[in-house]
Amino acid sequence: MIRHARKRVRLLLPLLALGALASSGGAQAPKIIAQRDISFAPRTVTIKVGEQVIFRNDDPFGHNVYSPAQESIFDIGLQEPGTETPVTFAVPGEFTIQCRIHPKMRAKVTVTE
Ligand SMILES: [Cu+2]
Repeated sequence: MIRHARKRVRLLLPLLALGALASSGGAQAPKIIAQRDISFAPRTVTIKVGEQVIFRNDDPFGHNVYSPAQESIFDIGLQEPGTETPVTFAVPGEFTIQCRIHPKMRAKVTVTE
């Protein structure tokens, strides 16, 4: 059984805040984007401003998650196997998600008002 440990997101810009446990009562469970077989699954996720996406590595080797968009740069560094990293999206927009280790991995997070 894989134990999913969490680590902190290293922020490069303050637009995306570390996903602490949701403080707003009644919020839906965070959306998960898994890294599995060298691809993101699912490849598209839609959330509202202030909600989290949890990136989870289901592969037996390391991945990375970052967004190259100028207005939303973040990079969680090395995502070890069996770990998950919550990222809170604090601004609306469409954000491409990529892996520096596997450039073909792509996903998109749409953040609505
Ligand atoms: Cu990867």
